[in-house]
Amino acid sequence: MVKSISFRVIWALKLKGVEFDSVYEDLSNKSPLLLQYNPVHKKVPVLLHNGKPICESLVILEYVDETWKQFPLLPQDPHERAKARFWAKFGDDKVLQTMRMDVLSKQGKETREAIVSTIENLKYLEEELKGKKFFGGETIGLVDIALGWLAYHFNAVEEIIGVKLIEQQKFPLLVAWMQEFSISQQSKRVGLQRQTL
Ligand SMILES: N[C@@H](CCC(=O)N[C@@H](CS)C(=O)NCC(=O)O)C(=O)O
Repeated sequence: MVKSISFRVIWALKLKGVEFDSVYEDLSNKSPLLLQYNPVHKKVPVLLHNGKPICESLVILEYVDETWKQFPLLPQDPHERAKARFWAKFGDDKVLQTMRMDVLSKQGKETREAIVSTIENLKYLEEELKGKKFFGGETIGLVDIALGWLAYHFNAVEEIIGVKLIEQQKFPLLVAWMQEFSISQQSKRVGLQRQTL
């Protein structure tokens, strides 16, 4: 899966100015520590705070937001909070699934169908950005961090499949958002180098 899923946690902690140590995991040879702290999914990221593990990146983001109140990732209003959770989940269930999983793993007709689905899903994100700089509004929020992988990986996916998925003319807001997100992360020195898939 996308390595930058783990970067969600790093981005959130850096945004909040929380100091932390990172332990990198060789996923081809999972450590006893990972199996101990995430025995159900056996996946990264895992956040260990006060000796207690928290698993699943979106759950970790909410934990971070509730534990360190500065620079809130979720809005105050319950409906706005629900909407943010909805789009973060949509990002994983739909955009990540179609763009990273289906497009890269399927063959022939199924790949073409996955590309169509990806573009349909990206249109919802474009719509959601109307009138906003970030999904969170004027500042980065939970949805921006949850979708941050897109800013770093979409062009690698495009190169592999030889199809442009996010064209400037079709997705001007999304393109602008990806630039803003990357710049904001670089300025906080939490940027993610483009990675191999
Ligand atoms: N839903 C999980 C997905 C985490 C995930 O897929 N992690 C990948 C690396 S980015 C992993 O640990 N893969 C190892 C495996 O699947 O065995 C989350 O959001 O935390």
